[in-house]
Order: sequence, then structure tokens, then C-alpha cells
Amino acid sequence: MSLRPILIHPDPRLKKVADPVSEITPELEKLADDMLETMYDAPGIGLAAPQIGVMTRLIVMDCVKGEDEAPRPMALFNPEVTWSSDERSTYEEGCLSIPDQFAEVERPSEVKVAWLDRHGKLQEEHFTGLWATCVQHEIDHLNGKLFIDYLGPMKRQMITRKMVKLKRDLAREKA
Ligand code: K2U
Ligand code: ZN
Repeated sequence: MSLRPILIHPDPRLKKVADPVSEITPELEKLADDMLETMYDAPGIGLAAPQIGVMTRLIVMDCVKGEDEAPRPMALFNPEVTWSSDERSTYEEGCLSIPDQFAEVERPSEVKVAWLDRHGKLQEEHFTGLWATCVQHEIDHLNGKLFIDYLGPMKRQMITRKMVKLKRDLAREKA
């Protein structure tokens, strides 16, 4: 397994719609393992393939909190929301592609998601709480949508300007 660099907004690849997976190959299984390693290292609780520049409909998650519960690494190929609750919840979201920026985002409190697992088997699960927020955040990444797209234009522009400066400063450090 290997750590993969995470793209920072603004980046055109983060705004593209990712391509569906036709079959689960060993290469895609390795990609999922690399994404889980990259996610845990960040650290994060979710990661979508476009965030490491791979335009494929694959997301990984592990929203288990605290040491007492066993981790639950998940890899979802071609994930789709099949049902969402009328009830909505607000969560202060962040994003590994928009470091150190947080804002409240309102989303359906619960969702049902169908996907292909790493064995090519169709799965469906009802997500609630942080898992529901995370899976919706990750599926948005597959459709080129970022959490800042739910904010007003002023706040979105302020965060984008901060990221442009961050990328300029990082580039200078490397030079
Ligand atoms: O997709 C990503 O960038 C990883 C996201 C996933 C996420 C965002 C908002 C709400 C839930 C999940 C995060 O950056 S992972 C970092 C994190 C950790 C704990 C709680 C919220 C965010
Ligand atoms: Zn994100």
C-alpha cells in the first residue's frame, strides 16, 4: 500500500464527474487500499478517488469514533443514494482537499446507499449520524461538488482565496 497526495482546491479535477466502475479489478482493489491508508494518515473519516486525482467512482470511509469500537474500513464502488430522509441535520464539515476550513452544511439526516463492494457484490445500507453526513460528502466528490458549494458566494470566495494563497505558499516552499 502507498500514501497518495491529496489534491487541494481549486483544482479542475475536483469539479469533474467521476467515471463509473465496470468491473472490480485487482488494480481498483489496490487503489481502495491506498485510499484507506491515505485517509487514516491524513487523518480523515472519508476520502473520494477524485481527491487523489483518480476520476473513478470509488469512495472509502471509516467513521468509527473512539478507541473502544473496532474500526470499520469501507470501500464503496459506484455508490448511489437510493433514499434520503425528509429530516435534515446540520454538521460542521471539513474537507481534506480544503484544509483547516470548516462550515455548517445541512443535509438529509439519514440515507440509504447502494454500491458494489470489492468482491463485486451489490450492497445496500441505511446510514445515520456522522456516517450519513460522510457518505453524502464523499458521493458529492464523485459529482464534482464540494461542501463549500453549499455556502453563500462570499464565504465560498473567501475560502477559495485562502486555498489559492496556501497553494502559492506551498509552491514557494518547494521551489
Ligand atoms: O472527503 C473528505 O475530504 C474527508 C472528509 C469527510 C467528512 C467531511 C465532513 C463531515 C464528515 C466527513 C473530512 O475531511 S475527514 C476529517 C473529519 C474528521 C472528523 C469529522 C469531520 C471531518
Ligand atoms: Zn471532502
